[in-house]
Amino acid sequence: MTNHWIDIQYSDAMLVIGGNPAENHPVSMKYVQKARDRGGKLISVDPRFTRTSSKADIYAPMRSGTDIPFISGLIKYAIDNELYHKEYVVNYTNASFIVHDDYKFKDGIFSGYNEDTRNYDRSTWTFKRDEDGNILKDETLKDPRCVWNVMKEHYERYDVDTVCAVTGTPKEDFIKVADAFCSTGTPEKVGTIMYAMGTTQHTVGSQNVRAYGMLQLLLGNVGRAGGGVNAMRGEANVQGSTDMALLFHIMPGYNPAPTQSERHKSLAAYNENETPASGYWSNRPKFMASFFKAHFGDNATPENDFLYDYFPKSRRNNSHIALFEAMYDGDIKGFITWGQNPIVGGPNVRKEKAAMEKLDWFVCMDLFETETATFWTKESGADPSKINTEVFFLPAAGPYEKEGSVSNSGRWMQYRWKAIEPKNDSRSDAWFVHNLARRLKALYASENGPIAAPFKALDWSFGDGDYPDVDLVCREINGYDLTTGKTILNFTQLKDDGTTSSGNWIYSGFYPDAAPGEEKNRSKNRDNVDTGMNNYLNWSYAWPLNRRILYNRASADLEGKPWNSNNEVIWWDNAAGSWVGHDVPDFGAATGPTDPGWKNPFIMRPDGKGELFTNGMTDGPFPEHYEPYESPVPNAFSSVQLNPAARIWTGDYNDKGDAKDFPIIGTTYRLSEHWQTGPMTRNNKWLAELMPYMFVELSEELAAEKGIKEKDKVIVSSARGEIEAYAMITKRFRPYEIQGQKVHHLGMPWHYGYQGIAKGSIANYLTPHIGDANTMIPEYKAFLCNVRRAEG
Ligand SMILES: Nc1nc2c(c(=O)[nH]1)N[C@H]1C(S)=C(S)[C@@H](COP(=O)(O)OP(=O)(O)OC[C@H]3O[C@@H](n4cnc5c(=O)[nH]c(N)nc54)[C@H](O)[C@@H]3O)O[C@H]1N2
Ligand SMILES: Nc1nc2c(c(=O)[nH]1)N[C@H]1C(S)=C(S)[C@@H](COP(=O)(O)OP(=O)(O)OC[C@H]3O[C@@H](n4cnc5c(=O)[nH]c(N)nc54)[C@H](O)[C@@H]3O)O[C@H]1N2
Ligand SMILES: [Mo]
Repeated sequence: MTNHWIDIQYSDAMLVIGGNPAENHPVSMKYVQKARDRGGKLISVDPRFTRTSSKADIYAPMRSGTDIPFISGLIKYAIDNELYHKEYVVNYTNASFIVHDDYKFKDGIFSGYNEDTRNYDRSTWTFKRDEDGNILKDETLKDPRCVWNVMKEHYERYDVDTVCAVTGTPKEDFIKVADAFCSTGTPEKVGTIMYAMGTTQHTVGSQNVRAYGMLQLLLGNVGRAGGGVNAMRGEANVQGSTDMALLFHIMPGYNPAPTQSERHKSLAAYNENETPASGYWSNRPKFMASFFKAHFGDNATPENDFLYDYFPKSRRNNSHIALFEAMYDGDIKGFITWGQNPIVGGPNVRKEKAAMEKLDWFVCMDLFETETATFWTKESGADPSKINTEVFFLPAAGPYEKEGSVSNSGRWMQYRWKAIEPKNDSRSDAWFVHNLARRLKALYASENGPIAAPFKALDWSFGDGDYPDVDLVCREINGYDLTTGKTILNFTQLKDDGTTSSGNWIYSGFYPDAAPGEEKNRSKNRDNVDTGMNNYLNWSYAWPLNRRILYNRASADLEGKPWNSNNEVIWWDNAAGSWVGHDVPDFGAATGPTDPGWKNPFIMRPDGKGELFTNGMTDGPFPEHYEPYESPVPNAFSSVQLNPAARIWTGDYNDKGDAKDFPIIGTTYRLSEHWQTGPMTRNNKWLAELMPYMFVELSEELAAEKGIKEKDKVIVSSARGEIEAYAMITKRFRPYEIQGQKVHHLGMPWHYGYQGIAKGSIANYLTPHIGDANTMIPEYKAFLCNVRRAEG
């Protein structure tokens, strides 16, 4: 989130699109309701009428996979009706930048496309520069090649009629949304966008999010209280897990993970190729050197390139689908699931199960014996006599049986204390990782060679106890000055010469050197006094630097005054010569009106401007509509059907369905009563009783066409498999009219499996192995299927 949960109350319009907070983030609804009490409007855009929709002032149905046309329609609407925040757009975004002469867009394809590799060369998605390298601009926005006009031309095709024909949204509903949300394009009003998996789980998932970002920049809604682009994160600590780099492509603190490419062949090459000349990321070499000092300790020196060579470099994309495809191909022989259950949660489960059946060894660390832990049993449909995998199960302690921090969607790092001791022989995840690391180090201590060397060099100084010393872990994450031994105040003190150490620069500052008797660990802060605009600066610690609203310079106008006196975040105090206010300023205190960066609120960008046009995506500088991998209709905006940069997986089990056999759009979603793949809720008697069976939700019209009655057993099929479920006939789904054609849409939860008390079919037998062109997140939310009554 750019903002945080409690801040939502300052919104005049809340566009909830691709998320269902009433069911999946219920506490947030308290702040949604506060905003509504102040006159704010709640807008719900969802293919299905959800409990969030039931609380909304405006509900607009939209078929799965069409967020880009919907938002592009709003972008065009705001431009055509001059509803955008002009001063903000001109000064705080790159609208005035002149685009590269060779940048082009034609019939769904941007310049630089290579059909064979399905990749773009992005060199023309850049700006024109003068001899000194300065970007050419036209702040009058008249130049036909400035971003503003190139963008306007790009979205010319997204008029309301075409948009509604594609999304299936009734025109009057679309106009209601457009009027309500675009009304926030003034200094007086602020709107927020709240999104989650309905947005991201698509072949265009990242561009969906970008479209939201562009709309918010146009309306001048980023950096302000009640504004922003707000991802409602999923698992309690999923924000923390990405911050700490549980994803393959990043290092802690969002530095790109080193790869085996030439660009990364040494730390110097990495720094040169990954470090911009300006913007906050110009500090990257300091973060990298400090990270390697944390990782390898005294063994890392400037002379040995901080042992960069010892750090693993990925040779392929290691995201979820790619891992399972590699496992199926025999390229991965061992597998550890550490708090995940892919045989229920992974896409195209038949493929993922077949992949696991080829493993030499498999380790599952979990609270429960999950479907994944038992993938080799008859119950899973496997033939155990043919599976040679050696399986280990390590019982893990649950969240309340251990201490540590969780970071919520608002980036608030909050400490949790242990409530009870772990049961029986279960151990905390920290225990597992600590002992695994120590045993591997011991195992390699007497060996030489390239595999032993990184283990020997690894610095693992978390005490001699059986359990790691949490304070030493905190110290390592925060970082310290190696010349004084003191923990550093925050990341502004990090250096690239090997004299500082920090495990994760963005968290640097949560554990500063404190005065005697003072609590160092700021994630334990629990002062619930409102420090202004409900930012609660003394409750928890928010990265970076305890800042609650990112890019908050943009909450103030060109003179440094809040755009609106009822919505103050920070402002420039001339007498004091510094920024002051209710939040930690994004700008250094001394950045005054004469500073060249005065009008550059987007401090992470080299040019300090919000990007209406970007070089940062694999699939285009502007979001463009492509149909989902499986879709019943042709793309109305170009002749390119699928995102041309999405990777396509073929081969065993990767069948693609077409509308002839599978004419219905299917989607998957969550229920309040169940959690994820279900072990934690389907093993709970009370929750199992509340939601005991797998079901599929159908419209009355589709049920009538198929002769299906309420509670009938039905078979839902896709090109990948079939599942059994009970029919639940509701008004929450309606047939869509898409490009003059009637299209049915159904949906189902994906929480069920064959272990635990409440059992049911695994929805992910239906979903395909295809993902987003940038992140590879699977397209769980839109696929083709069919439904029929089960025999007998
Ligand atoms: N009770 C409960 N709460 C949870 C979870 C849980 O399992 N149970 N899981 C947690 C986790 S890990 C996550 S990631 C979050 C997920 O939170 P959400 O994203 O809110 O969860 P979903 O129900 O998967 O999807 C949200 C909505 O997206 C809609 N949708 C489907 N396709 C599209 C589309 O193309 N566009 C748009 N705009 N909407 C679409 C669906 O109809 C659904 O109502 O929830 C978290 N909270
Ligand atoms: N069709 C479809 N599929 C989806 C989605 C969808 O919307 N539709 N959503 C996707 C999303 S957003 C997500 S996040 C994934 C989730 O996919 P997974 O992460 O695979 O699912 P979870 O059920 O959250 O798995 C968590 C496991 O960790 C165990 N566990 C809980 N606490 C601890 C602990 O402290 N330590 C250890 N070691 N284990 C613990 C639980 O018992 C459980 O088995 O599913 C994805 N799959
Ligand atoms: Mo998630």
